[in-house]
Amino acid sequence: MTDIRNIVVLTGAGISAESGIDTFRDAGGLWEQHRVEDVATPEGFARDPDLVQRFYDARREAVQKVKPNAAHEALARLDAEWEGDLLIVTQNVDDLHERAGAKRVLHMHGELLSALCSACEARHSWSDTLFDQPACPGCGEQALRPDVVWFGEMPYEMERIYTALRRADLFVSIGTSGAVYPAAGFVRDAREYGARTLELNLERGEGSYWFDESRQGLASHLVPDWVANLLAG
Ligand code: BJW
Repeated sequence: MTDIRNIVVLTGAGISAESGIDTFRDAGGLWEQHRVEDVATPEGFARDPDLVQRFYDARREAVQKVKPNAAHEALARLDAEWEGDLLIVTQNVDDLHERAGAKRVLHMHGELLSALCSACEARHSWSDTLFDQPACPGCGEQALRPDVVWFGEMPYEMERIYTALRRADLFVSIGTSGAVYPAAGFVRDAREYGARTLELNLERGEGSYWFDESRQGLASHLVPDWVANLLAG
């Protein structure tokens, strides 16, 4: 492992599951409780903004009541101690990586604790509700929506992600089913650019075949073990 300097870590809903946040596609997950086209597309929002705002308001409230788990803490330790490049690309809209202390985090699917103004395109830190149509603190329009990336929208900071993937010696995917693109394609991109690839997940994800190595188990066990071994050299 001594030849590793630059690392990209991709995280998904599985890393926050043990903190009490529902995943999307597991049994009992969010997409069993809600139709994805109703709550996670721009068209669904245009049809019924109140339904969508209440869906995200409830999740925004819930996320403020949970805590990071051992997997988030291990990645924060990696962030603090790893001297090479590290980018934690999370698909998650919670702030558990940051609350564990990680700094080098990029939210490619946006953040629950942020609101996006459809009128002036400004993003504002937001911990309150949106269903009641508060005014944008920037332009004053009542045009705030959840600052999350829905199907058909462009994820955030793709250039920065691909730059990090090009430089990566190691790509590690944690707690994601590999069902949603472009994130699901990162393993193939990283391989093409010459990185080693490792999957840490409860079960094999859809793109498991593409990884050099796949370990199955709870993120709270797998991630601290992996980080401890990596830092031990
Ligand atoms: C544990 C565990 C434990 C449980 N320990 N593990 C056809 C082909 C290819 C692509 C497309 C296509 N048709 C349409 C597309 C594009 C589309 C897409 O991918 N669709 C698929 C359905 C095929 N993608 C998009 O539209 C994206 N935009 C886009 O492509 O723009 C164009 C573009 C082109 C080129 C370059 C760049 C861009 C946007 C996607 C937006 C996704 N948005 C959501 C909602 C965000 C807001 C919200 O939170 O509500 O993002 S959907 C949802 O899925 C959310 C997640 O981030 C994302 C991924 O889910 P994740 O994290 O993998 O969760 P799960 O539940 O699926 O998996 C959890 C895993 O954890 C499981 O495997 C468990 O086993 C495991 N687990 N407990 C360890 N304790």
